[in-house]
Amino acid sequence: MSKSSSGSSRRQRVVEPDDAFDFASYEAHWQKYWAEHLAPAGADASRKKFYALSMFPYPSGVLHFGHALPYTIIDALARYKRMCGHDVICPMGWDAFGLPAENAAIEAVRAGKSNVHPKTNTLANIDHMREQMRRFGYSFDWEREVFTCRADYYKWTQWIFLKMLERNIAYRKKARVNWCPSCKTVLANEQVETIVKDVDEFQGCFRCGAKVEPREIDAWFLRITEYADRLLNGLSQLGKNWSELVVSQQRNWIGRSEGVNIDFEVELRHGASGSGPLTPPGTDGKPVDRVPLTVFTTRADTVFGVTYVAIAPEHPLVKRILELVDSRTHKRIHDFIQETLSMTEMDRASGDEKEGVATGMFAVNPLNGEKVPLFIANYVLMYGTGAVMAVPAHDERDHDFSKEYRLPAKQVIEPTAERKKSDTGQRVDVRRAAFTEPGILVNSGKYSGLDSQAAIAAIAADLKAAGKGGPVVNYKLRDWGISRQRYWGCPIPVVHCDKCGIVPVPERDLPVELPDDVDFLPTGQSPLTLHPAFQKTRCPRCGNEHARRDTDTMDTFVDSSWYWFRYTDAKNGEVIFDPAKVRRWCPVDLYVGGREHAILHLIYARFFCKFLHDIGLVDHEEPFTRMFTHGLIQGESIKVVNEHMNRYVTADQLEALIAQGKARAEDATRRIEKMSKSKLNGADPTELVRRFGADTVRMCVLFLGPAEQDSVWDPNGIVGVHRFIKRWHETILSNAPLVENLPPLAPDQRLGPAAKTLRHAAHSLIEKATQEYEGRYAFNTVIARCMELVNDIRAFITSEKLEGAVKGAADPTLPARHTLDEAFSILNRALAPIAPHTAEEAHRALGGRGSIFGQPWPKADPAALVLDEIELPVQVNGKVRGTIRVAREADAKALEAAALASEAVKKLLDGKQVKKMIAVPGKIVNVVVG
Ligand code: ANZ
Ligand code: ZN
Repeated sequence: MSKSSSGSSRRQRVVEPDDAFDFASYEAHWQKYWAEHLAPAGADASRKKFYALSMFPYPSGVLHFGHALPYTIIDALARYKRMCGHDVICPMGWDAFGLPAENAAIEAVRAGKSNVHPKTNTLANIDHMREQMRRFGYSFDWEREVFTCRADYYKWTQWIFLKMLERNIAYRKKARVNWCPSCKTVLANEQVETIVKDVDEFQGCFRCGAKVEPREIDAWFLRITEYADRLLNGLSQLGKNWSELVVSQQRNWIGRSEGVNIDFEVELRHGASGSGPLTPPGTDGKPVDRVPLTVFTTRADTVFGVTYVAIAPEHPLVKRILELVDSRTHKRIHDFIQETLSMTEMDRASGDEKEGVATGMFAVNPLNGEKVPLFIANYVLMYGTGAVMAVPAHDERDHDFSKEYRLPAKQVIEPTAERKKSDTGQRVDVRRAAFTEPGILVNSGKYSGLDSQAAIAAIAADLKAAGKGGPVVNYKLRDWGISRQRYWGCPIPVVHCDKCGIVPVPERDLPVELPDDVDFLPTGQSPLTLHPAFQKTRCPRCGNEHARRDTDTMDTFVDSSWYWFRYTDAKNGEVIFDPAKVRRWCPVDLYVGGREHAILHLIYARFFCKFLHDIGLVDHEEPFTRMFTHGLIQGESIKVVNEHMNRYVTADQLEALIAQGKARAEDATRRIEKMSKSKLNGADPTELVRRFGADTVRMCVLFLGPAEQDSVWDPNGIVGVHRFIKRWHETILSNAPLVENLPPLAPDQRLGPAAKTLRHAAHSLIEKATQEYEGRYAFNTVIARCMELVNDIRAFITSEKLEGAVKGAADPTLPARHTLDEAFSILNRALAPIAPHTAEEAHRALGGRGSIFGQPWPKADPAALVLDEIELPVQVNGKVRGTIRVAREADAKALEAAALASEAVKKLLDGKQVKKMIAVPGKIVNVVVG
């Protein structure tokens, strides 16, 4: 099965398994057996622990490839580690709160259906998915199952929140959120999309397409910024055990940047007009006040090149400005802010359209006293100080903006002497493009002549001495807004009291239970505000009968930020978990999940781990020692565009359309895309398990290609894998009698060449499989080797003419039979993690007892890894002069060395020079002597 199937040839239909290979009944048998017999995690404290974790799913109701791939990986590795003698914990649970369940319920209500409570739905989905997982033979520790939507779990989510509140890590502030006026709800940033309608392009709701508006509301935040440095430093500790991509994405997300704060001063003028001249002093309005305005810059060396200052629309100074400017400017600023705030920050930061409004006010540069115009600009975000000193000559964003508003560019950096020699160094013209490299300062007063680095240090020091700024470190990371005005989530455990303000719910009163009888149709308020019995409560502090519970629920990312700790002690009703249990199992040794969680979930989880460390609950700071991110399994879509239609079709449909003359082959465009229902390019893994068996599907997903890369589902490939499983099964079952009751080998019974070759193949498979299971995770290559070994085994049986039972201790085929027996056992064990049911079957067929997972992982015999030596001729100047003995697989280099060391060559050389050598591995070595 190849990685790509994008050829244009017409595809065959997927074939059904063709005969009575009864995988279904043995798979069911072994699943039951494991449930009853596999030792649970924690059964043997003397063994080394291994914590194998895959990201728990949102219970959508269907298990798709996005689940099947990581769960197959984690199950294979858990099974492997058990065979290696580890005490393995491999739990599973449900990330069960969240909008999809609520939205499905809302949709059903609107469609006039009943009994669709998110809870009912979610629990039914969970039952369904758990059953699907069982059919895959995943060996999860079901007695540790957690449900984030159940009070016995979210009680502890609330408990963590209270601890954060106690330590001022959780706090409440007014914040701007995305609001969909038609769904009447807050949208997460990820739920806002760019929508194109006619010629209009705007930020709209992912659900209904309505234009999103900003809204200011009171919301809860977690002060993750307090952990910015530790989150960053922790990354270097993870090193190669995390994918570089994830590490660099986290690094960018945290966005540490060293720079300088510089205090400008703004002259506030009453009646200022942004339509006035942009040259100081503003002629309009009269001065009323001077206020400091701090900018953050990473390029303090360019401060003499500042030609305007720009602030973010959210900057506190904007309010002051709006009070002072004339009415036309007021309107312009007001409209501009409305427009800007309806853009996502991402768009603002990367936007091609840099826009702004002049305020009619001016800012004074503290280093040279120059007055420059003050703008409000969309590309300035509330990051750093929310204000920038703009240097069009040396910053691209400022350069773009200055073109638009006809602001001057003033060069203050020249290329270094060395840079001047290069092409780009010669072509510096700051009117045409910004020169953004560091260099030598010019036009910069006493700093002229310094290089950028020295100038930054000098300027920062002078500013500090003058009390007008100094060096600072900034982070892009923001505090985490966790309030959601929706129903299906974890209630925030605080009470609002008119007398006492915000009062935490006492720990003994946890959990604050989410009521069931809630009208969750969206109204614009949290549905819990419409539930008087939930909301009305006594103030825990003063006893006031008219206090109100907080009606927000938490972002579901909070629920998933600590779940793996709970698995270690899932049923504890007294405390969040027993720290001793966490000490036994954590940190997680291997975490498997999708790339889409590279930033958010993994940063939040690391943050929670550090917090729990700080309150003394866990003894480590990094929760996941190794993180493996797997790729997507994509599918090939086919779209037919012609005069009759413009739609996606399946391969079968395309065939039919062509047969009916409704489409031509060239009307179809094939593309590799993420599997999706609407594109008809998906495959349902559970359905495939029913048809081909769990082992086939498991092996198939691992055989698609290296698991960390994207791969393409090939509907025909599964047939090939299925055939292999059958062939393996059949090879063992029909040949088991050959290795039954073998008497031990006597010392004089030696292995023949064919047996040695088979042993070599089997033992190098062990070596290969061990490497991959230990951390390279290219399972496809292990499977390929196993396929080869089955062929080798079959060829061996034929060539050695092995038939029937062994005939006593003197049977001359006894060495071959022993070799075969060993090869069988190695093959079964190498495949057991991937295709456990068939491996159990094969193990039993060979007379094995219990489960194959009670068997030790095989060790490669170093002696078997070296094949016999062979004799090769050595020619000197065209004549054979002798032979050398080398390992069969010796390469050209090894051959040359052996030839030079041989007596024959040494003798002939006798002071002469070797001019040339040609070694053909396995054949001959030619030496040319001059
Ligand atoms: C003047 C300057 C001159 C700048 C120059 C760059 C080059 P990082 O490294 O990403 O932190 N900046 C500062 N605050 C900003 C904000 N709130 N929104 C948008 N941009 C902001 O970037 C720091 C640089 O980004 C700062 O350095 C500032 O522009 C801009 F030749 O100041 B610089
Ligand atoms: Zn009170």
